[in-house]
Order: sequence, then structure tokens, then C-alpha cells
Amino acid sequence: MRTAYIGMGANLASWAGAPEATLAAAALRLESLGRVVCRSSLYSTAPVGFAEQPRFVNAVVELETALEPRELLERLLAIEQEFGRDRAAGIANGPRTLDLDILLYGDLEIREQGLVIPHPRLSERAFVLIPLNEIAPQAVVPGVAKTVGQLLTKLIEAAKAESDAVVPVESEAWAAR
Ligand code: PH2
Ligand code: MG
Ligand code: MG
Repeated sequence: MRTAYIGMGANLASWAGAPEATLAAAALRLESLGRVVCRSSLYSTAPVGFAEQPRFVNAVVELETALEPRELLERLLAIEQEFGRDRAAGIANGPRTLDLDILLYGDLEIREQGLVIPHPRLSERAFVLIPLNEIAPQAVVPGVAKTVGQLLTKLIEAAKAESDAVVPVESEAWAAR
């Protein structure tokens, strides 16, 4: 048995309903792949990578599974399809009814065609790290040898450093009154 963390995302309605309802129904379907040990809260998140699309709902679940990574991936893709995911029609990073990504799979590092674990953009994505940190702050991310909590702290620091929305202004005239 291995512990895998599965990232879930949706920003289009499916037959199950709005993205929240899709994620709830899909989390139940994940029970067919192992044991869903815990689930993060749901988060409404700004789209990353392609801005002109609806906000996403994201969550992460912890799955204890006996499936090998490749088999797990195939089964996740099949569940995406059950919920109406049409990869052929979709644009990269574009809107989707359901996205299920393997974020971590035990302490394994895999780099194969179509299967990269840990998820290659895990460290840059707050919509992944925040829900993952909620349920597994101590999980170690192989390859970078940092915990999820440490990666989130780093991401927050980097975001603060880059943000120019509100920055202090040094002014002698202002200081002199
Ligand atoms: N997924 C993407 C691209 N951009 N943005 C948010 N907020 N949430 C996602 O799940 C997401 C995204 C590609 O998988
Ligand atoms: Mg994804
Ligand atoms: Mg995906």
C-alpha cells in the first residue's frame, strides 16, 4: 500500500452539477481506487496559466492505494472522462469539467512519458500547495527534499517579493512634514 495525494480541479459544470458537486462526486469515485484517508477543504482559486476562464474549485485528497502509478494514472484519466472531460477539445491549461493529478506517490520519483511524479509544477502552484498543506504539511516532496509546509512558505515569500501591488515609498519631503 502506498499513500498518494491526488489534486482535484474543475471550472466547468459536469453532469454531477457545479464544480463543487463534481469534486464531491469524483471524491466518492476515488474510493474505487483505494481508501480515501482524508480530503482537504474546497478552495475557489484564480485560474493560473490561461486567465480568460472561470475560477476553479480545487481540493486535494489522500489516497491509500495498491495500484501502481501507471495503473493509477489510467484509472484517474478514466474518471475524468466519466465526468465529461474532453482532452481533444481542450486547450492547454484551459477550462475543464474535472482534472485529477497525481501530486505525490509515496516517496517515488518518476519521469516517464506522460507520467511525472511529483507533479512538475507542484512547488509553484498555491492552488495545489494550500490544500495539500492543509492535510499533509509534513509530507516530503522527493527531488526537492522539502516538506509541503516548507514549499508553501517559500512560495508565499516569493509571491510577497514579486508583488508590486502595494509597496512602501521612501520620501524625504513626506518625512520632513
Ligand atoms: N489547473 C491547470 C491550469 N490552471 N488554475 C487553477 N486555479 N486551478 C487548477 O486546477 C488549474 C489552473 C492545469 O491543470
Ligand atoms: Mg492539472
Ligand atoms: Mg491533469
